[in-house]
Amino acid sequence: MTQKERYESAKEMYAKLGVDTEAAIELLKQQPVSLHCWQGDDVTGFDHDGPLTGGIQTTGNYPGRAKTPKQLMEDLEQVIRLVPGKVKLNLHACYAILEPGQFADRDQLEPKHFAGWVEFAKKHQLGIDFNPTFFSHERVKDGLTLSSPDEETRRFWIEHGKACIRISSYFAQETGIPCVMNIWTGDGYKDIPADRMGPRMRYKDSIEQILSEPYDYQMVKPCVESKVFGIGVEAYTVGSAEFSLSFAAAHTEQCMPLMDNGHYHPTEMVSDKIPALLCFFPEIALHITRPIRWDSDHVVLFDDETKEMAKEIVRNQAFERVYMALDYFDASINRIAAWTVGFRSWQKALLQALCTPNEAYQQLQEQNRMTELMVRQEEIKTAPFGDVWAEYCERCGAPAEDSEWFAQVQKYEKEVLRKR
Ligand code: RNT
Ligand code: ZN
Repeated sequence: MTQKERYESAKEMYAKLGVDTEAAIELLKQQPVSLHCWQGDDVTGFDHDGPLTGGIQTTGNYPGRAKTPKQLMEDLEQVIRLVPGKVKLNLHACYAILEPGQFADRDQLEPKHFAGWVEFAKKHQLGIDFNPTFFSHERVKDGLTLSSPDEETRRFWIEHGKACIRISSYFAQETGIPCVMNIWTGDGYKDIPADRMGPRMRYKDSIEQILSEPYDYQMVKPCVESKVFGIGVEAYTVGSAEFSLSFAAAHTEQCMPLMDNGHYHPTEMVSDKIPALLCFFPEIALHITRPIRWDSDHVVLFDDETKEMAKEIVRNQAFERVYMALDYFDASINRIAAWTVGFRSWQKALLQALCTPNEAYQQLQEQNRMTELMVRQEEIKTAPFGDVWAEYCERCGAPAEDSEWFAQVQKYEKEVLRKR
């Protein structure tokens, strides 16, 4: 059987289960997913030499890390060719392209330092999301930025945040696509603090000052990302879940909450939090990652919680309300493959969620026909999803078979990455 024939047969089987695979494929093609530039160089960036700080860590030293903007763009181009669906580019401020002799510190960054990225985005017709970088920098004082008791330090980081709002506006204007700008800091303490509220009050004031920079909320979408703990910051995190959610709830005209599924206690599920937040927030944002025992940022796989998160977006018809971004970094394996597997996994999760008779299931639940619901939810797990996935890849012009794209990655590793 050819792939087309297999798809036709799968389509019929899904139709019997109440699923329109054509509609699923066409809808998914239009949904942007943010591809994080930082998988390509272990969250290093181009504006400093120091180590990665802020409580996050990459482990491994697989050869081929991108060391220049040109290399990172070349690597991203590989990934874009190998994944189906609509890619959006996710940048961090530390990826500013600073020509020799043109150094600008983080509080001095301007749109012009990102012109190369805009050119790249236009070439590939991508929208751009953005992140101020509140880590890996000498002005992080005693592990604190926006919550620092040192006013000069705090001012520096507020100015950085404001500069990033202006850069986000520039991205939105240039691409015509809204720019999601995520605020995350690793601020916190390694051991039991004496004052938990003071830093939070300063953090609150700092974010408010950043958001006082003028922007059009239709085009620039600031988010606040919470976290439970980081490496070296185990006892106390300023931007905790309650802090960030409450901040977003108190500023709904200016920002939205961002949930990273690596940032909660291991038995808490972001899939369950998505519909909870959708009851209150017009829009929310996600960082999709795979935590193993902690916020380890492993490559996203097509696993149960990934599928469950995708289901919550799809069955609540929330594509317009949920901004989806990948956020993980593995330096122990081929980075192009890491990017590709993660992006493809999230696409699979969304496509499978779309290939589900969600309304029929909802009705079963409402009628309390829970036995039947279980039977039907189990039944669909063995439907021929692989054939629909292959068709989707083909229609997007991406390789359907993993062996096919992986061969290309191996070739690129041999010819380009190993020579760096
Ligand atoms: C860290 C947060 C944050 C970062 C990126 C690089 O725990 O998840 O989103 O991963 O900003
Ligand atoms: Zn994150």
